[in-house]
Amino acid sequence: MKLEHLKSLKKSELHAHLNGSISPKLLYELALSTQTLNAKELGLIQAPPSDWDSCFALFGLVYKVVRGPQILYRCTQAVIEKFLDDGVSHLELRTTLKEDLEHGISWDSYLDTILQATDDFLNSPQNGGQITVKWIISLDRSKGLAYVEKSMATILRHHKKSPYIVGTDFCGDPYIGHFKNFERTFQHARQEGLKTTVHFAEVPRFEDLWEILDFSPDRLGHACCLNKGLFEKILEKQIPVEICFTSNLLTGVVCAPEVHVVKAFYKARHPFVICTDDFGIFHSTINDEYRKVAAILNLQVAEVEDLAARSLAHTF
Ligand code: 6MZ
Repeated sequence: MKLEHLKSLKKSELHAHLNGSISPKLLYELALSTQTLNAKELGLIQAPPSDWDSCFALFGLVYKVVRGPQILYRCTQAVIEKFLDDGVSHLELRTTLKEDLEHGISWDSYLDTILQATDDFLNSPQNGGQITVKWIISLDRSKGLAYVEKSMATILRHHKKSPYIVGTDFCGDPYIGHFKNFERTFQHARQEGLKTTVHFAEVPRFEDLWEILDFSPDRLGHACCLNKGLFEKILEKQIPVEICFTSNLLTGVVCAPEVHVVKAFYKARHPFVICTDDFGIFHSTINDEYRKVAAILNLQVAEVEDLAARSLAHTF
């Protein structure tokens, strides 16, 4: 399928981490102008990761470069612009709250900066009403309950005054912590009108997956390391899944394209949405993802068009 045709399809992107979605070119330019990375690190950001650890090591380099409100503002707009260029008409970006007092960033000012950048972009002639953007704020399970509760209080405060914050994401090292400890906090956010998505079964750790499904999240991210029981429960509950195909292969959690769970969801006619996860880290684009998934599912053009159209049905 031709790139121009893929680009022309209106579609949503529902699982994209802000700091993982800065294009390698922009990241490189910023790293040079700020002189924040050494020669070896500059080499590392020019290639995709080859496994889980090298993927997360790259985020450490991104955070060295994206410091201070001005760079954050610029990166936020650049990420939105790239998705717009690729034909995304509804974008749900996600990010964890950041504090970097040395560079003038607190949780509040971090949120203020990305929301202002979003608002300015959406109201610019460049957008012309072509893309809508919403925010999902990620809460890192590995940082413990006190951190998650404090983050949630900040998120809810901003949610009350901003139309852009629509949901929360339970994320972080899946080997640490248990959803049960955080459930009340997410329940509270739900009562306040925020939707929930969860990083779910991205790795084969089954510790709290049944409890997460009992909570009935509005969407699940990844869901690529499932057993039969979990797979069937997701079908029964009809929870849409955010598929991150390239991410799962490059981090090594799925060993080959042919065994990716997207095949099983497609066969079962279960709702899923093709997403990039971190296109900057993985040197991919949303259209690359559509092309790869279309190839593995043997889709005809009309079916790809249908997949893109249906992605708009699962937004928050
Ligand atoms: C789990 C991921 C992730 O929040 O700084 N993140 N968490 N699995 C993944 N699959 C590859 N990709 C990204 O965006 C980057 C952060 O999102 C989480 C990690 O915590 C990463 O540091 P923000 O905007």
